[in-house]
Amino acid sequence: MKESILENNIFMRALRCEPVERTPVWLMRQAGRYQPEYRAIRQKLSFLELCHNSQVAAEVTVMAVEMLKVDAGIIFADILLPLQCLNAGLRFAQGDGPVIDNPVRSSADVDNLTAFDVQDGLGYVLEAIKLFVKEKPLVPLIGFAGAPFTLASYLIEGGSSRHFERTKAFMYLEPLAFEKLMAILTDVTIEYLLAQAAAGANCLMLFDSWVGTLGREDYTTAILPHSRRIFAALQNVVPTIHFGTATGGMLDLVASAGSDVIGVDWRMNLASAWDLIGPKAVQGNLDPTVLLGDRKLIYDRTRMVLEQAGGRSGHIFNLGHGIGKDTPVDNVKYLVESVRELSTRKALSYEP
Ligand code: 1CP
Repeated sequence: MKESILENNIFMRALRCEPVERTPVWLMRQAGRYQPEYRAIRQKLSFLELCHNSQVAAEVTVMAVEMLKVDAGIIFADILLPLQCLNAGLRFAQGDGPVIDNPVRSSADVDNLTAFDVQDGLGYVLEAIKLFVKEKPLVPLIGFAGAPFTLASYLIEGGSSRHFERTKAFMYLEPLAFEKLMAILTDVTIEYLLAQAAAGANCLMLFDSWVGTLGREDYTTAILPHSRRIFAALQNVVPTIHFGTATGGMLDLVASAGSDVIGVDWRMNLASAWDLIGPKAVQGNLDPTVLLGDRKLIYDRTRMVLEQAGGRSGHIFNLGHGIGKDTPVDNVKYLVESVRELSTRKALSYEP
């Protein structure tokens, strides 16, 4: 592991499953449209312009950390940015859904994806990481990338999807081309994540957000070997988190891919999820829509998640998925305060 001044930080210790005085907390999409300050920046810059502007991307990352007083930052970027470099024609249409203008529908389309150098194509993300580290040397920073299946789904579907039918059909009907696509995306992801660690990211997170759409057989044969290759390449670099939604039926397989931490969504009780995952750190898993409820609900559900974690070492509090755009800022702040209050080890052992 890389030596760092953050070695004793509670987030870094929890990643390594070491005991901590309270549960560290950060939130997926902690920087985003629920913040008025973010919306103000987006009045001036399109989403892609914002991502490409290292200075502003770093500022947005810092802003979320300072506003929420969370224990880690996540660099402001997007999992889809590498697809721009592959010449897939990424854009964000009105209403902000991603669109891929050159979708992958055949084996020839896979061959037409262009090779690129990460330093050239994604140097602006690496620069944003360096700026954050300079400004907040005592706050751990998470770098991230999309996992090959989740990226492939955007390339094949041409954007977001509900049932991933085109993606699955391509996987079944063009197995060699699908495998080649997964291998290309795996190579890009490894190079990109290693570059983020070299730029100063203290932890790396792989988002396989939509892999839960697959059954165990397909996950095992078509996905797992690639995820294993990614985590093998990151071993002894910095700690890693592997996240997906709706993965309750395959958490044992996801855990076998080799990350240090497994991210789980809210569809499963955290204690049962942890049983399936085994001896590893776990991140999660409050339903993000709880933040649309009142303070009592937020407090009670936060306590439930912490009780399910049971004070075990290696719990990082997070939502089960990203903060929604209509979430009241005060509720998000209140959640972070509640985690801090309820998880201090003294409070957990307090008997009224
Ligand atoms: O208008 C806007 O400002 C766009 C909203 C937005 C934001 C704030 C998008 C578009 N991306 C992001 C930032 C982002 N995306 C971050 C950094 C911010 C932070 O977390 O604080 C991260 C880590 C992501 C990762 C990401 N992008 C994922 C994986 C996590 C997840 O939500 O499952 C995925 C799937 C995307 C794709 C994406 N980016 C944006 C949109 C609208 C989408 C499509 C989502 C979908 O298909 O449903």
